[in-house]
Amino acid sequence: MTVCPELELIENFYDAEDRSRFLAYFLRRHPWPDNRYTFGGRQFVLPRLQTWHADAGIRYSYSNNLLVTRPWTASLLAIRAEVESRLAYRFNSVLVNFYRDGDDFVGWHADNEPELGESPLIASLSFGAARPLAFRHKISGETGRLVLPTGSLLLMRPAFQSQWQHSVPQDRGISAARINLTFRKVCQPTDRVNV
Ligand SMILES: [Mn+2]
Repeated sequence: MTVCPELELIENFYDAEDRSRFLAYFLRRHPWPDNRYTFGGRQFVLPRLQTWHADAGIRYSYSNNLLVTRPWTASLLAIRAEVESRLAYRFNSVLVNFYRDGDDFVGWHADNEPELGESPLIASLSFGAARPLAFRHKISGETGRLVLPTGSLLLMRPAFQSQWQHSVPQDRGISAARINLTFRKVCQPTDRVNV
């Protein structure tokens, strides 16, 4: 099995009590929108539920602007503060995904939108059912999998997005839900240094 040096898994970032508290929040209280979208006059169904939250003024073209930018919820703010404190790194946005069961998935992609800058560090927090992150190298084709247990924080170092693609494959054997938060730092034009 390929080990990807750009991935670092911190298990038990949250203990059992916090895990069940946050999982209950996301399953019962988080404001999930419908997963049917219309784009270019055509309707399609996202194979999971999703919300995007960012600081005021942050714009991001993820998924062709399908996502409405929402304010931070109290739970998301509390989690962000703990992730930032542990990593000594600031994030200004989070994509929240709800994989209702093993039918829900995300296909092969890299989080390499230009707004993430040249070297995006993404921190990925999981609650609920353990699902594997599959990854494959863009040039060599090497593949690997890393199971993301509940309460774990996965660091995707910058080169992960430029050199690899990743996915969360369908697994019909899984009936439990998984929540995943990916904290990002979106760069705005004013952040760029003009020399
Ligand atoms: Mn991703």
